[in-house]
Amino acid sequence: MKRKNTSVYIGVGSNLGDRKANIAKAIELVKLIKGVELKRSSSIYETEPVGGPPQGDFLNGVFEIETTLNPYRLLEELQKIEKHLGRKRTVKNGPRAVDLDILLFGKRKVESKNLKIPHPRMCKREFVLRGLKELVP
Ligand code: PH2
Ligand code: MG
Ligand code: MG
Repeated sequence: MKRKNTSVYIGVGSNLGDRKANIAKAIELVKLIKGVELKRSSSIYETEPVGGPPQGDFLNGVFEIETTLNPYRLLEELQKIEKHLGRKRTVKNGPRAVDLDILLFGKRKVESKNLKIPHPRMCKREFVLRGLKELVP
């Protein structure tokens, strides 16, 4: 039997380089992942950085996909895209060309070292809630 697609919400952010282009490219690459279908996107909006070192403003947004991948496989694919678009993991919460965070994965809960779903800080972050509210009022 074919595995049922699950609705997944992903937060995207960028505050380095051509932020708008970085986000557009990231979404194009997400569309190319096998087993992923892009459903809807929120608007992309500018936000002040929360936490981390002093850094430039972000562009943020949220999009919805359906996928047959499991959360760990999806994370792997998203991290490949972050890397491909020039993300270097140096400073925690520091500036990044692109950040792709799994916010919600259907009704699943994941509590592993490298992956926590729902995203643990999601409910406190206005830059995430704003996009999510557009898609799921
Ligand atoms: N991401 C962070 C830390 N702070 N601030 C804004 N405005 N937008 C982000 O995407 C963001 C942040 C860690 O991932
Ligand atoms: Mg993040
Ligand atoms: Mg991240």
